Amino acid sequence: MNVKNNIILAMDLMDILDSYEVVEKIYPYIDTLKIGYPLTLAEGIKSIKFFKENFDLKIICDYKVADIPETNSKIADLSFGAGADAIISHGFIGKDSVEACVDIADSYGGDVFLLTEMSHDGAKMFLQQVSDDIAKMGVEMGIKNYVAPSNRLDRLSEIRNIIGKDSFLISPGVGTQGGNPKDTLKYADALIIGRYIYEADYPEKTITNIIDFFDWLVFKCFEF
Ligand code: 2OM
Repeated sequence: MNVKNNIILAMDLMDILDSYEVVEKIYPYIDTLKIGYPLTLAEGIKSIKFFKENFDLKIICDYKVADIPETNSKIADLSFGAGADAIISHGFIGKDSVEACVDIADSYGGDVFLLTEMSHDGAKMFLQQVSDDIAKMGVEMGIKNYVAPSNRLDRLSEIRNIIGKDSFLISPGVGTQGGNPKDTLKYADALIIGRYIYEADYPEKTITNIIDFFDWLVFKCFEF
């Protein structure tokens, strides 16, 4: 998946019109939107179609699918059937359950992102101990897309090592959760940013500031 300006907007506002207003403001700078349970449960799965019809955007459904294979197939089928381009599946559920998502994704020509480790503190209790194994399972399964946290760079870097340079890695936790865009992009292909942009007084200014900073970095790399 290509992501314009390496930024995925995590749209977790719970009102479709408020969401629309933010997306409209920053639409020139993004082509990929992540929606999850907050918006879907508030406004329905039709939220996917709403954004697809109003904007030319790729939609990643962050439903963190984590059930038995048969149920995962239904969740994936509903998501892709509603217009999703990709879904996020938990990895800890194991191969058969992840495979169910992959099979449905393949039938629609869509993608599955495998969630390896999470960005919140509680992830250290259980998930962190198995996240390397989850990434290894993804590699064995031939999965190309992964999610890992931006606010734990040592973990992000280790997961990049496991999945290899040709896999596509997206990273949440930038901004409000403490992750830094510049450091994150040393290991990740795209940043997932939510509140830092959609709660900003001027979302357009906020996103252009982030992008200008990337340009400045590229310029500096060529300069020295
Ligand atoms: O938002 C960050 C976004 O990424 C939210 O939609 C979270 O649900 C999601 N997210 C994480 N950490 C994870 C996995 C998960 P904000 O924050 O480990 O920028 O407002 O903090 C994900 O992307 O799968």
